[in-house]
Amino acid sequence: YSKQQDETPAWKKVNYQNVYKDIADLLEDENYDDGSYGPVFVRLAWHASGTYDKKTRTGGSAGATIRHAPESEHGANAGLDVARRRLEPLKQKYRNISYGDLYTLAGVVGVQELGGPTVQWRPGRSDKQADACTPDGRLPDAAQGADHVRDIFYRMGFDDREIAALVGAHALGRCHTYRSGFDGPWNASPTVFTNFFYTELLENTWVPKKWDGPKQFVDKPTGAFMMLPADMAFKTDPRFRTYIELYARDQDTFFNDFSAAFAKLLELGVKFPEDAPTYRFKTLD
Ligand code: CCH
Repeated sequence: YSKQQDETPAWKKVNYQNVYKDIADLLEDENYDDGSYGPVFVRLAWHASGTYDKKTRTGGSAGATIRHAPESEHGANAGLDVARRRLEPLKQKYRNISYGDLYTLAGVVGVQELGGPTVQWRPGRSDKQADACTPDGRLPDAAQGADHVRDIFYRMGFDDREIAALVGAHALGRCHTYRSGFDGPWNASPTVFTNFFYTELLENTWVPKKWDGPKQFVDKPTGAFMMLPADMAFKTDPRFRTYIELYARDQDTFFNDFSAAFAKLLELGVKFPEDAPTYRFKTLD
């Protein structure tokens, strides 16, 4: 008699379409922000992934080190504990899913369920411990301009067009004074994925907000919408501006480019099992 051994790797024991559905069911909450966790899930997926450094091949979503201190306490990650706590019951329910897969899948759900493009996604990340945390400073500083934004995203392996497409995620959600210090949404429909980041950036007149907080911009007529200094760099930098104009007039091209760049972001530095399938999840409707 020999004990039967289960050789199936953990990641294969999870029904990811079911996880997708369960995450989608967690999005809505009329008492949270603008009524949806979608934007903060997208930001969690991005900050879990955007620590990648292609030279040293460290960081990225593979280890889900964003859940450990000190990375969880880096200034850029303020407020993302809210998203992680919202997702934790699903980690308990689907014991075999890794945090890296859960956080990146939540980003896909956020984009798709809020009306954005389909984003290809693969499972098979395996979690790492706190000693794999990345150093502070790998995520962009919103107070800076185009040179800084390029330094950060080139380090991950993105080009100007991909960077311009990714920042279009700022159609979603808002800034919170108690998280980043900045304040307000980028447009009037922060729970719908649109190309409004680009149209607002180009069509509005943006003036410095008069307040005690960090330097940011508000739209001149109403003051209700905002841009970060780093957002404004996409308007003033000529090479970024070409793509901003393209995405403002052509939503389909934006959706295609965003989908590809976001899928790439979520896979930076991940060594997938050879037989990991690629999913294109259906939205719930
Ligand atoms: Fe962002 N972002 N982001 N961002 N971001 C913030 C919020 C969101 C920068 C700074 C900030 C991307 C790129 C950049 C989202 C997705 C993406 C905030 C406010 C700051 C500051 C945080 C707060 O107070 O809650 C800077 C700088 C850059 C690049 O230079 C990229 C890339 C993505 C995704 C593809 C989303 C979504 C939010 C809203 C979060 C929420 O809670 O509503």
